[in-house]
Amino acid sequence: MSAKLLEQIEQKVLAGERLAPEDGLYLDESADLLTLGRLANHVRRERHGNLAFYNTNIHLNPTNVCVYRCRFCAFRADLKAEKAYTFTDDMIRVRVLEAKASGATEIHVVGGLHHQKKFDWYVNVIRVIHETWPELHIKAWTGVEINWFAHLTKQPYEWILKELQAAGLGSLPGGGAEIFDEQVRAQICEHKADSQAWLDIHRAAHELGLRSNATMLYGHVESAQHRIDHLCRLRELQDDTGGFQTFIPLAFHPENTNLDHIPKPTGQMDLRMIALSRLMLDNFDHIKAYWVMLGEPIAQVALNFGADDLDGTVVHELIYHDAGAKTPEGLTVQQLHRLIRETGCEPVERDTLYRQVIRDGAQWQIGEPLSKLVNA
Ligand code: V47
Ligand code: SF4
Repeated sequence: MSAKLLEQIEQKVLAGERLAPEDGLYLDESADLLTLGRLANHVRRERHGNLAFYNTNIHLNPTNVCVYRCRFCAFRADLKAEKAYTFTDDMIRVRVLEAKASGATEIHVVGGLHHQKKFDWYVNVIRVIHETWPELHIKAWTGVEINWFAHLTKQPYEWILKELQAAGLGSLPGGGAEIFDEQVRAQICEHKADSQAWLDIHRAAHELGLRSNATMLYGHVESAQHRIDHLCRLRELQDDTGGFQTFIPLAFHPENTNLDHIPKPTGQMDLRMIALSRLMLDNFDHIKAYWVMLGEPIAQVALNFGADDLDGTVVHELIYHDAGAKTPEGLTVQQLHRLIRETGCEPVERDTLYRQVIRDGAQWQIGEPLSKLVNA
C-alpha cells in the first residue's frame, strides 16, 4: 500500500499536480530521505534550473528586552536583566554605515517587544535607518511585532503597516509563525500573536503591496500533522494573495532555552523539512536553507534537496547564536559562492525582492527579476 502511495505521489510531483495534506503526512512520516530529496530537487530544478541565490545582508536586533517569554527563545531579556540592551539612534546609524561599507543591500530588523517603548520608537528605528542610507532595503518587524504595535496603538494592521511604509519599511520577514496549531502554540509561546493574527497581518501586508516571507519552527513539541497543517495554512493564504516570496524552515536550537531537554533536530530531519516544504508549497517561488541555523554543510546539501536560496552574508545574527548556534557570525560572498558551486549550481546575488544584483566594484544596481534569468 505504502509503495503504491509513494508511486502516486511521485506521479503527481512529476505532473506538477498539487499534493494533498495526506500526501504530505505520508512524505513527512514515511518516505525515505533520498526519494524525498530526489522529488524536491526535481521541483527546484524545474523552477530555477541550476541557479541558486544569496544576498548581501546585515542584521539589527535593536532590543532584546521582551514582554513575552516564548519557551524556545534564548535571545529575550527581562527589562532589568544584566544582558538587556537597547540601541540608541547613533548605534543604529553605526550599524547602517557598516552595512553600506560592506556592500549590503538589505538590513533584517527584528527584536523583542520592549515593555516601555511606544509604537513611535519602532517607527523611529525604521526612519533612522532609511534616512542614514535610503538605498538599503529594510526588511523589518515580524507579524508578532506588528500585532504588538496594533495592541499598543489600538489601530488596525493596515494603519500600522502604512505608517511603517511611510518611514521606509520595504518588506516583512517571516518570523513569529512558529507552528500555527493552537495547542502547540499554547505550549511554546502562549501569549504572543495567535496564528490567525499572524496570517491576517501577512494578508494585510500583501494587500498593501508589501512582500513578505514565512517560516516554520520545527523539532520541538510538534508532530508531523502540525507541520502539514502549518504548510497548508500558508499555501491557502498564498493562493489568495501571492505575496509570499520565500519559505524558511527553522530548526529549533535548544541551548539556553526553557526547552533545553529537547535534543536539537538531526541533519536527517533538517533535510526532510527542506524537501517537504518544497513539495507542499507549490505556490512559493523560493525555499531558503538558512545556513546560520542549519550549519554550512547541511545548508549546502539542502541545495540538492529542494532549497534554492542560502539567505546571505548575515552579519550580526543574535537569535540563533544566543541559542547555541556554532555557525560563524557571517559568511563572505566567496564562501557562499564556494558552497553553491560545489553543488553544481551557479550563484546569483539577489536583492530582498528577488531581483538580480549587478555589481561594478563598490557600486551595485538592481537588474532583472530572477525568474527572467532561469533558462536565459
Ligand atoms: O520567529 C527563535 C525563531 C525566528 C529560536 O524572513 C528560534 O528572511 C530556533 O524568522 N531556535 C526569527 N529558532 C528568525 C526568522 C528569520 C530568519 C532568517 C530569515 C528570515 C527571513 C527570517 O527565529 C523566530 C523564531 O521562530 N527562533 N528562537 C531557537 N532557539
Ligand atoms: Fe520575545 Fe520574540 Fe523571543 Fe518570543 S521569540 S520571547 S516574542 S524575542
